[in-house]
Amino acid sequence: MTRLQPDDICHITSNLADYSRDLELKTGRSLLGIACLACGMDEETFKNRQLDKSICVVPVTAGMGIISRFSDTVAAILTFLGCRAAVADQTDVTGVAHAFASGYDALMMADDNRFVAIDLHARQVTDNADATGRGFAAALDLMAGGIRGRDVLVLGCGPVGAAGAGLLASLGARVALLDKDRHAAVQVKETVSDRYRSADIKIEDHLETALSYHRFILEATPALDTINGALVSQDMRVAAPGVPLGVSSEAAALLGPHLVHDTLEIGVAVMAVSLFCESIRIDR
Ligand code: 2YH
Repeated sequence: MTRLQPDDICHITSNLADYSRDLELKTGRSLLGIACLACGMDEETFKNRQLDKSICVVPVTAGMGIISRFSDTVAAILTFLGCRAAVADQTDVTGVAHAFASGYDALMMADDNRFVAIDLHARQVTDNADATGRGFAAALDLMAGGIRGRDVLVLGCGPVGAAGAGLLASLGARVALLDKDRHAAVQVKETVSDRYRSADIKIEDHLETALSYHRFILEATPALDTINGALVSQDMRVAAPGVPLGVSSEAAALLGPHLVHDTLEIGVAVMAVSLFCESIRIDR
């Protein structure tokens, strides 16, 4: 699993309004709009509900420790969405205890393995990997003008790709999975097929071949430059949650507005909206 570096996130806070406008140009929806779509919630409902809840981001020193500006950036994204959010004054157990005793409704915190939002009332946990997969799948649905009935290639079958594949299947896409570990792709196929009985899921074995006949790509690998310039076609749409970006700089330039990528924003936005859902339900 990739550990975020300060350089991956240092630009985010001062750039949120521009980033959200950029997403609107690329997908027709703002950062909040994409997160709401990923959770099956309309924006008005989110805006009404969020007035009731406060979120505390607790820095965690365990493992490799604090990432400079990580907690501040998460809180800035939450505040940008209109949530009441703050960073705990203290870290770890003391921070959690203080947030709980101070009456916060939810926590967000990350160690080296997991980044979670915990709803302290509903006892519901949302994982960043799951939220990120769903958020980028929603962005791809929007870039495609509706993914129902379309062929989509999911590259990378870790937790992010698996969650993205699940949402794409629930939206009626014909999903193809590719992972360098074929067994991981088979497992995701089984899980998603079990969940969405009507899902039409294939396994692909060869990257270049699969990219040659897919227009809609969810690039969820943790590898650099999986998609290079030679593999980009004119009408391709790519949602790329992977860190580092799995699209080469040449490919990114060719894709231009047809590429959505970020390191934290969409995942955190989906985690935030998930805190205000009774349960995640997507029907379109
Ligand atoms: O970057 C990470 C992990 N790779 C998990 C990401 C899940 N997609 N964790 C962030 C660690 C933050 C640190 N403990 C802090 O500053 O609180």
